[in-house]
Amino acid sequence: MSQQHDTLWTNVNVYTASGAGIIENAAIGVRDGTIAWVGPLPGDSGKPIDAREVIDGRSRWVLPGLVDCHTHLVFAGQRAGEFEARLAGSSYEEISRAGGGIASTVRSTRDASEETLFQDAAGRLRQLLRDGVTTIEIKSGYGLTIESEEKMLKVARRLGEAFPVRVVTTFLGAHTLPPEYADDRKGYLRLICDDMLPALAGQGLIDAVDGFCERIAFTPEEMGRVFDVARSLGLPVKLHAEQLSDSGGAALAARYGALSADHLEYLSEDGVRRMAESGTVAVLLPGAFYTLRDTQRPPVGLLRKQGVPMAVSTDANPGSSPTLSLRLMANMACQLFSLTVDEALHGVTINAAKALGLDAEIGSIEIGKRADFVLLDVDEPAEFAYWLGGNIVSELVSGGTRLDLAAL
Ligand code: DI6
Ligand code: FE
Repeated sequence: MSQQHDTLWTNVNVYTASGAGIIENAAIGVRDGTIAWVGPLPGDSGKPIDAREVIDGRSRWVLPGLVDCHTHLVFAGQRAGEFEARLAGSSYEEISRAGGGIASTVRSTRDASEETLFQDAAGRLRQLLRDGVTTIEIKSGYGLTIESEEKMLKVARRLGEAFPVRVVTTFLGAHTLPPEYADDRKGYLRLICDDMLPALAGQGLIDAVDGFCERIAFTPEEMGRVFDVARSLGLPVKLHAEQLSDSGGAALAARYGALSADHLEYLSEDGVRRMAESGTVAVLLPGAFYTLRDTQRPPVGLLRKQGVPMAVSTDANPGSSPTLSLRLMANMACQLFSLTVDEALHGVTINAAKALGLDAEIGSIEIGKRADFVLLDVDEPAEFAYWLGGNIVSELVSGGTRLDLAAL
């Protein structure tokens, strides 16, 4: 505590999401946007409080800034009509095969200007931030031409500049076959591999590469080709795997050392084992499970047994997961997938950071990590996953800066 802090938060209870567990009656010191101290209140141990600004946390609970590691936040339009069609008995796959689904959002996103896309996504981002999100992953995948994928990724980057949030971009050109390539799968894969990936990576627009491995999208063999190009460009990979059927996506992802495999409702025991071996994070997306009225749960018991880290994310998108609350997803992960509260809390913090390859920098409250944290108006951390909706955030700190929530 000898060094000067820019800010010292006193009188807080800290859920560190690290090996240190919970530290009650603690203080958090911030210096140059980084956590410089977390532990017992310095005054209590007889050491001087040496900070430019001291803020009384009034016994609030502090969580690491939330990490939403799987979103499709940039898109135009909405698909409430499909919601009604599903209520009337249609399935997600049927709607997709009839030209709706992802293809419908592709049409509106292609037609939208960059400015419209930015404004629409900004409105959604504000709502996610109010839950305490300080890092968000945003995928492309509703453009499927080089120009419109570029437009989406540029909007994602702009969001990171305009808001006090870290944005990680993912290229999802292999989301679905665009209509103009309906009879030419090979041609579209060539476009992804030979043109889109090298050009967009060359512009610095891609942090990772994703795909939808499913019978209504791409096969493991096709995704393997895309991953080969990602590898040659030095980009990490991840995969939408086993969402609607056991397609062998998780095993493919593991073979490429993927950061994460996501959805996983139909994941097999063999898939779990391979993910454990490769250190691939299982990203659970209860919003999609709930919206599609799925009944097949991801094999949480096996993932737990094999020590596969589990993250929880919104999958925010207009089709299968129209949600803007990561906290609600933590609730659903507990309620629908039987995660413990600690698993859910780690799922939206440190394990989500790991799913982005950023766990050395963010995701827990530890000395040396970026000072991203959220103060909650609760009596105990379990309340984070307990309340359905409402607002429990009282303060949000991003990179050491105290944000004005009302002004977001
Ligand atoms: N799986 C999903 O849950 C989202 N993408 C994907 O591959 C849904 C995208 C959509 O329906 O618009
Ligand atoms: Fe998704």
